[in-house]
Amino acid sequence: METNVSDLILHQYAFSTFSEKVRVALGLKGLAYRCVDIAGVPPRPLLEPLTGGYRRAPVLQVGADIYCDTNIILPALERLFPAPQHPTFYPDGNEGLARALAFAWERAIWIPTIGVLTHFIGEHIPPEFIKDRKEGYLYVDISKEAMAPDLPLYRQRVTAQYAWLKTQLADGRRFVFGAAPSALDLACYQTIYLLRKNCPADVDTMLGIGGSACPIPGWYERIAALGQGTPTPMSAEDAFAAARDTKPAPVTHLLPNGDPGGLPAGAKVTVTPDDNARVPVAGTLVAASDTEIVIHRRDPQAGDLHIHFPRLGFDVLPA
Ligand SMILES: N[C@@H](CCC(=O)N[C@@H](CS)C(=O)NCC(=O)O)C(=O)O
Repeated sequence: METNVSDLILHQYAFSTFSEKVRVALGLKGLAYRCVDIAGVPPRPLLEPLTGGYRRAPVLQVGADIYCDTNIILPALERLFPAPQHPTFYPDGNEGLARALAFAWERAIWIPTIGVLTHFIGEHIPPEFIKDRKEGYLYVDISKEAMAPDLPLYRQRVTAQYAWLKTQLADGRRFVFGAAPSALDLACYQTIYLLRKNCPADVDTMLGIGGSACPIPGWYERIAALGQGTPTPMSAEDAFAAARDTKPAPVTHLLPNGDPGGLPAGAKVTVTPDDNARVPVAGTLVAASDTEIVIHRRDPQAGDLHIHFPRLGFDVLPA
């Protein structure tokens, strides 16, 4: 069954940078979508039943199919809206590299980036936000006072990551792999966006990306210019009803017994992020591969759901 763009529902909040990655991905593909503004701090009572407890943002919903984590959202958009009709996230045969390096970049740079952010604007972060991120998300105290002693380390780690990006872009290419943007560009962009969007311009100087000789600002502008697609606001209630009033799509792109660990279709499993917000989502295995997994969950109000996760970054265990 063909996916209609009006079926795409992005649950996100404005200052979520991983959401920004998906907004720009939708811009790159030139897609229209519904956009649900979720709270920056849980509870998110109409989203949690759809995700089975997965708590991070963003989440992509297509009817009763729920995609948790940008590393499954982008491959799903690529499958549902493929090249050549839509620009690809994986140009020039670079899918493996784009996926691997995007994952590595986001993992390595996330806490150091937050360390730099708090140096500039930490005093404006509300205490309830800091408490939530410590207890339910990062398990790290991101208050300005707690992060400040390690600022020199955070700065080193961020600049060391930016260094390879500068090297790659130094020959004047438009994007990391050449003429076309990729999922890797979007991953790098979103973490830099967190800083450039929220900090004074000195942040560029601190991280060595100021000045006309540096290729990063020009590259950054080219990615921002991809836009955010065409969002139409949607209420959480309407998104919930869209899941409740439909059935999950049959899974045809994965094998029922494709789990590399040998778990069969129908097995009770939990799927849990292996880094932060480690809430296990329980369900029945529908289909899997070494890159993705789909579980079925029946919610008392929302009904039958398929929840999709990437394998990299998630632990799948028999329940
Ligand atoms: N690996 C995840 C990371 C997502 C993530 O950490 N998102 C942040 C927002 S930018 C988050 O969920 N923060 C806690 C929250 O909003 O509950 C992905 O690629 O989607």
